[in-house]
Amino acid sequence: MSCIFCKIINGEIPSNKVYEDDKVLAFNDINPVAPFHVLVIPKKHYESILDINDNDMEIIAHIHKVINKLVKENGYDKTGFRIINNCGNDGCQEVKHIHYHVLAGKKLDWYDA
Ligand code: D5M
Repeated sequence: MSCIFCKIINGEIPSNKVYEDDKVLAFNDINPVAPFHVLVIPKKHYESILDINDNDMEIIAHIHKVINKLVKENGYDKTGFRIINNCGNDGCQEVKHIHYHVLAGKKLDWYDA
């Protein structure tokens, strides 16, 4: 298994975890572009949203629920934040395991993403 995020999930590669449950892991991005830059990923491997069928779609709602909790815990519900999901080559998706970037802690410009 060569997926770097699957290796983070199974503990082969270390990460700074900020949230974990049976379905989802959230950890600090290794190259942060904002004071708060967390990646939220499903534990099940999907390359992108294109791999998620109707039966699996609830994982996306769950990820949004986790993001809601994380931003509130850190006070960014008051200041604002950004959620990014890059898909495919033109979307500049480097890691082919679906992930949601959550950026906060400064006024974000488009080039921050
Ligand atoms: O973003 C992929 C993101 O994954 C990018 O912001 C760096 C981050 N990354 C890569 N490896 C690691 C490890 N080991 N820990 C934490 N963060 C990592 P993309 O949307 O695919 O361009």
